[in-house]
Amino acid sequence: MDTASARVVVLAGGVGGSKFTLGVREALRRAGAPAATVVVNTGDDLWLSGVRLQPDIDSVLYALSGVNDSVRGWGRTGDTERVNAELQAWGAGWPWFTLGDLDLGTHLARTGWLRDGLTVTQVVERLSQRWNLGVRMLPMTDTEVDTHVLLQDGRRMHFQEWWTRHRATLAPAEFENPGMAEALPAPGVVEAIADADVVLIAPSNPVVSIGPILAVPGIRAALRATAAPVGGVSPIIGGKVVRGMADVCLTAIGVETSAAAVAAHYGARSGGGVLDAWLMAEEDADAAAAVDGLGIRAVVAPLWMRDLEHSAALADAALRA
Ligand code: FO1
Repeated sequence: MDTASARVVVLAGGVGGSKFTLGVREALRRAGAPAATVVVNTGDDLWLSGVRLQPDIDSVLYALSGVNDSVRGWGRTGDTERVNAELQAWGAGWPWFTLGDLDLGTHLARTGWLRDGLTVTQVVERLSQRWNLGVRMLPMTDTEVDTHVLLQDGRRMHFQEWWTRHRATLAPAEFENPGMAEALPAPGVVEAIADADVVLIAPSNPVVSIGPILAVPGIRAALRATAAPVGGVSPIIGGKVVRGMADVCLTAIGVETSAAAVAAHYGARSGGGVLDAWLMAEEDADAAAAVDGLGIRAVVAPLWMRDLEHSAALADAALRA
């Protein structure tokens, strides 16, 4: 594949997805290639205090615009919390969930446009116009398919309550996306995958970030049908999650927290899955043969995205793989 003319599609969610997308943008810019299309998870979206939040969309939006709070991992850098304090004084919203003032501007704009009748895709397009993102960002679907967690004790709650309030400490039995069976891929998603020269699955949470994208009816089939090779990047390094609590999510669906087990979970395209190649860390190199044995080409590469240089080098390795 000639990187300089490659049409690249990235499936992404969360911090891992944002960092990887930054790297892809940089690698493609250096190669003089066209902008990538990034299909973003909307499974962790929610309604709170009357506004629509799209944490993964905003994570990618803010990171690509350079206005993200990279220390905290969510929201805007330098944000203040005056409105949040008022909401809490009213007993509105969730006391454990912070809505920054600048961040609320995004949520209000989004909610207003949704109320005006725009689709999620159209709203994302509008949000993308404020800053020069250098990628085309698409939501995975226009349908609301917010993730709910069914706990082992029988309770159900929104993913964000489980994740931010309980820090994934309540034993999950299942992750559900009500409405998913009727959802459609957002306009442009299937076409982008079909027309791609390469598709990359970012090192995002395989269960609650990439899982919902693959669960949108039609997206998995598009990945299986495209002539483009599909490569994934392991979110597990040295048998540990890079960030977040993905290990709890993996355990809940019966997948071991290892690079090889996540590759097996996605599966080889030759065996009904979605992967042709899998980038795994040097720390996990001894599992490369097992991944090859699944029919997925294992590529060992440095996966730590410490800064833009490392993210761009990883993206470049993924594109070449
Ligand atoms: N994560 C937290 O741990 N605490 C918060 O108060 C919080 C607020 C928040 C507000 C807007 C937003 O877009 C994301 C926010 N996040 C917060 C991050 C988010 O809950 C998760 O990390 C992601 O959804 C998982 O990918």
